[in-house]
Amino acid sequence: MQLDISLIGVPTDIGAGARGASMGPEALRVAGLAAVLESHGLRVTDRGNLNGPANPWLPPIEGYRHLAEVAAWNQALHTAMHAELRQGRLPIVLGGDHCLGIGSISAVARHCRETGKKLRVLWLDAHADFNTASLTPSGNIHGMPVAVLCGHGPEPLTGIGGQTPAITADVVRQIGIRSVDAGEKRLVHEAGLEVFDMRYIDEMGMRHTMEQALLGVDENTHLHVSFDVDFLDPEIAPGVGTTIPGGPTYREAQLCMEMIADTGRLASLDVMELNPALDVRNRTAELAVDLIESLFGKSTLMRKK
Ligand code: 4U7
Ligand code: MN
Ligand code: MN
Ligand code: MN
Repeated sequence: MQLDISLIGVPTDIGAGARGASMGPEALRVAGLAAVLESHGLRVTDRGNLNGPANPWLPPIEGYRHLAEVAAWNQALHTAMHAELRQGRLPIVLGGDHCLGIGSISAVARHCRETGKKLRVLWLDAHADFNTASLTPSGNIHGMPVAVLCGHGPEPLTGIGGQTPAITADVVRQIGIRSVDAGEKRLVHEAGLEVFDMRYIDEMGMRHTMEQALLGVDENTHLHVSFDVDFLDPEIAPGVGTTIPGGPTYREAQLCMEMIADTGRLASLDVMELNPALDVRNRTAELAVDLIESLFGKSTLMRKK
């Protein structure tokens, strides 16, 4: 795995339904993310925070809240992320709300086109984030990034990175899903997204789920993880804007991260939707750092390999 890590803070809640995800980057820093990664021999450079427009907190216009501002933040992230990848570094996006998956993953997709790598995106989330202007119950663009990346959305967003669609649905595996809106569900099926929802995880277990989600990942794969912190059960992760009960437990989440680490193919990461305004003594940020540590190979394995 790439040893040179870049942290990119993106302090905005421009696409969210609650204020506060803009404080996510600092909470992850305070929880010791850089030091934890360094303790595993990784070389970490914190690039600081990107800049972008303030959150005007307005109602939707033609189905979107803050479309122009969302486009500006995502364009900035796309550029920053692509520059890190081009230098052969492993970028970690410190969100920020999940609308930023557009800028992040469009950059990863562009990098894969340029290098001939095969892309696999693991979308860890309680939500499918596959809404469109006509389907969305909220107008919040953090509920739309996967649809936008697959080409369903407005040009200022689908055009980021110079190729529309940025990705095809077959590169995505969604894990932990338990809240999908009615119209959104139809579009998810139509697009043919591969979804490992909580029912699947309940019945088959996290081990089998991850084996399936990682099937086909090989030496030529760029593995991108988009980790929406609301993936986790709210009992252990209260610091998010949209808590949905019935998520993975601490042990299930650890196993999920460990199995990703075992592939040795992780090449970029988003940590999104952490909301310190709703957290309890930075507990959710500390949990996120603990899980990221497992994603980068912290192993508590007691048996011989
Ligand atoms: B997140 C929602 F209606 N589906 O579109 C919407 F339930 O990035 C929630 O996954 C979206 O946290 C959640 O507003 C977006 C809602
Ligand atoms: Mn999300
Ligand atoms: Mn979510
Ligand atoms: Mn959310």
